[in-house]
Amino acid sequence: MEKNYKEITPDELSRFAEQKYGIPIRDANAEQLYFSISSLIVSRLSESLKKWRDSSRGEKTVYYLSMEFLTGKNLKYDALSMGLTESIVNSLSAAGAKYSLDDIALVEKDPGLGNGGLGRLAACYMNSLSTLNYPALGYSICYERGFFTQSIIDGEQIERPDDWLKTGKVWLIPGNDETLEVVMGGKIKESWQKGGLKITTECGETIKAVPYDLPIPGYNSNTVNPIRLWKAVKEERHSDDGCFIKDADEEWGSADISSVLYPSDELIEGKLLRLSQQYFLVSASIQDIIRRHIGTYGSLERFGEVTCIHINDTHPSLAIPELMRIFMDEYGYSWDFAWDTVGKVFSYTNHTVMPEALETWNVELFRLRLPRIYSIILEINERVCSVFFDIFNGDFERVARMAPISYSRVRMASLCVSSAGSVNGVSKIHSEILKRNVFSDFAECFPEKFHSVTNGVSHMRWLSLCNPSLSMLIKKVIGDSFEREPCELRRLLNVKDETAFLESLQRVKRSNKNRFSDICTGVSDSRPDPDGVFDVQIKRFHEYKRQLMNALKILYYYRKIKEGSYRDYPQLTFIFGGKTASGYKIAKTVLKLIWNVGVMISSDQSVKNKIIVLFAEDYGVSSAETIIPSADISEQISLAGKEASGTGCMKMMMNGALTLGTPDGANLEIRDAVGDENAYIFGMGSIEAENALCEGYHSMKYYIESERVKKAVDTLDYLPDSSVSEEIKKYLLFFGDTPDPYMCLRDFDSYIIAWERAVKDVMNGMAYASKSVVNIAESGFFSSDRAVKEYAEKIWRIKKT
Ligand code: 26Q
Repeated sequence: MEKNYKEITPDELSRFAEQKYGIPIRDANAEQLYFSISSLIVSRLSESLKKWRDSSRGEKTVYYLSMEFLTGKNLKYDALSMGLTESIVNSLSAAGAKYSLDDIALVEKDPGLGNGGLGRLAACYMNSLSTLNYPALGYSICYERGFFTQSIIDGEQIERPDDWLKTGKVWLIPGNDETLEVVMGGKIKESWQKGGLKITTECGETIKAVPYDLPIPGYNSNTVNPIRLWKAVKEERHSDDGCFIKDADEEWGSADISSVLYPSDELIEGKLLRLSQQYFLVSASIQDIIRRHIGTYGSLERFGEVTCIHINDTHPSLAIPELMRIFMDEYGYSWDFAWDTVGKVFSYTNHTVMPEALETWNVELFRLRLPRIYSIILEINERVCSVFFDIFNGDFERVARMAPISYSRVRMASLCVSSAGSVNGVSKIHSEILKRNVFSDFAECFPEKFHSVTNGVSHMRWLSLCNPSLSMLIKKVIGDSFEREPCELRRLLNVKDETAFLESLQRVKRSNKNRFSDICTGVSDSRPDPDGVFDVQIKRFHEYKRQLMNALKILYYYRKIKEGSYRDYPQLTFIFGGKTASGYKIAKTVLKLIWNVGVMISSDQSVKNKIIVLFAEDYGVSSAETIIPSADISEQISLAGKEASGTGCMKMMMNGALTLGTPDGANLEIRDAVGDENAYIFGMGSIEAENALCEGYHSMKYYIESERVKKAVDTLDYLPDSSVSEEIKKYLLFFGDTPDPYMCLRDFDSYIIAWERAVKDVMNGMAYASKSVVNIAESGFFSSDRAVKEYAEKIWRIKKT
């Protein structure tokens, strides 16, 4: 690796500790060392950030707007990307430190600035944008408290606030002199001035937006792009102009705009604070983007040529009317010029097809909170609807389906698709479903807008950093070029049948399983046997992801083992991890079910060493980094058509786990890449699932007809907590009109058959290792570098600098 950054020396490190704490390195505790090393790294990054900003000034830039960036810990990742790991390790030992870099890195808390997949994807994309030297800026909110931390007591999720800033603040470079103001509420005032009609908002409430830059270095590159996080500070203001100022703090909670991240994904709560957060983010960011542009170009004439603004799901979609507002009200441009610019600069990624996850807002509340933005959306609505009306010959229903405002709701996805120049899904199947179902009317009008970019993840974090022994083994065989060009991993196919290599791979997996067992705590007091099978399902709890189907599978084997009808099996370790949204009742019951299954098994002497159920509390980026390298089977069992892509599947694949999954999201593309013999795809397809639900799903039929289903469901009665088993049975068999809309019982038989095939293969050591190699080798396509290049070429049309 080239040296892009000056090495860290023992003297320099000592000086930092001396200045900060007045002590020599040898007396410093882990926390003091953490802060010393981190600020030293940040001082390097800060210089590069300035240089990069200067050298990319005027270049076409992508601004990535996202309510979430789930970056993971910074220290080791940044050190690795900057090529500083070795010099830090050496300096620590030369200066006599009592702690290793690994111990010191444990001090850092996971920055919880995201819920899950969407936020983690944004972080991988920032990493790749820097690695590939694209000029980019991420924008988000500096939530004081991130995603809650989870502990489990008796199967109940306990949520505690996350104070990530305690150890996270050191990575943030404050930009106080670039503070901006965001106005909400108030009334629109129109007045005639020299240039014509002037529109302003009066008596609004002003919130200061203070920027903090989190520098994101590229791997083996000088580029550092920032994620600019806005912190809200309420402005002290008195009414001296006769305006009546309501106690806005109480009514809108606006003093708390950046205080906490909403801990919910795919289930939308129409909370006004969330609307305020969204507007706060986009208003500050769009003002910042325009200010930068004016600083370079002096006017906005060329804005559309050199700017891309990416909207990560609909959450930052108010950026569209906000840009219109600033162009027209503050710079005096015409509607047509502003609208034309919108079509040029905005692109939108959809991450979900579930109707309950499509954001809408009540028009009355929206208008009160954001009167000028509302009036602009209303105008957009009228103009686009008149176009739809012509295209569809006055088909009113169709137009209402497409309208940004209809049925008293402001509909964010419609706003995005009508306005942005590009719309994309995150896997092949997802993009097809968008065109076929959710946005079919739009796809008919504007087919050229629709794109597909399959998600990708960072091999640097999800292979090199989290699985150093595997990456070392790979480097021994094919060198280190895969870190810059992940498709180079394909060269491993040459050794997929070489015994010596396969044995080394097995040793790596074994040591990763032991590493995981050393740190895991859970329901069971038995230690997992590394020669057994590690079956892993780690992700947010959601009905469509079907953790319930997995739990039923465990119950089924528990019964089979007790009956003596399942023989010659290895020890089975089932690992779960994930948080549920606070108000998501059924998800909480499923979590409790898994806990109960674990308790039941670990207190049953005859089974306790044969099946182990572990629940990794507070699952997040950091725990994923230890669980994923130990996985044998990667459970990706969503109801087909529901998981837009999934990215955990990619992380497990590059660590050699075999996918056991439904034909959904990226699973399909993984199967295409590795072949049927190296992945286990089962169950209904998306169209079959759609039809099955339309025809009416009668789960009782499967209970009656399938012996496996009956055995699993009946075993619910063995659980210690009968309220859990009753609730789950009701959900599976009798719930209202449609029991379990995700049809766990319908896919159960094929799930069991596929799982048994996977376990059999995993137990066949060499054959398993060879399948692992194929998975690692074909993971190059699932790199975020590839995904970002696709965005850059197809959608943003930006060039590397
Ligand atoms: C919206 C409004 C109010 C409160 C919360 C939200 C909210 C927050 C987060 C809605 C959705 C999310 C997150 C969605 C998400 O993570 N989706 C996942 O995105 C991944 C990256 O594309 C995909 O791989 C997953 O399939 C998809 O589920």
